[in-house]
Amino acid sequence: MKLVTAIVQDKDANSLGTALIKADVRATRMASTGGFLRSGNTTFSIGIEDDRVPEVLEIIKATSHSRRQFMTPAASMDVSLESTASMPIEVQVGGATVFVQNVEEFYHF
Ligand code: 2BA
Repeated sequence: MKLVTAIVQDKDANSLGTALIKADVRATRMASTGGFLRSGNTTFSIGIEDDRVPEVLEIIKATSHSRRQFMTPAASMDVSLESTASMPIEVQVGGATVFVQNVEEFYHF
């Protein structure tokens, strides 16, 4: 068994959640915050049989989109050039950041 952890943008979370249910894939959805942008994103935790990992990755890939976002670096972000500290910068976010880990044991009581 594997644990697939997928961090997606909030805008894609509903379509990913719906697609997982449709494919009979069980998942836990958690509200999370990106360390860089400090804005909300959604983390899906998916326990899945090894042979279904490619299918799950395809679903994540198909429902997660890349978007450009502007952010203004906070003073606390330690930006070295003071003159650019308050200038908005453009950042490309997503589609999805995905980790696949081995699961040693799984119990469902
Ligand atoms: P954030 O940390 O808020 O990052 C949002 C986007 O900002 C990133 O998109 C990336 O394009 C950019 N970014 C992040 N750190 C940066 C830096 N030090 N300098 C310049 N640009 C930077 P994604 O790569 O698509 O990441 C989306 C979200 O996925 C991240 O939100 C974070 O919540 C998560 N994530 C990405 N890589 C991760 C990792 N290695 N471990 C844990 N979570 C990760």
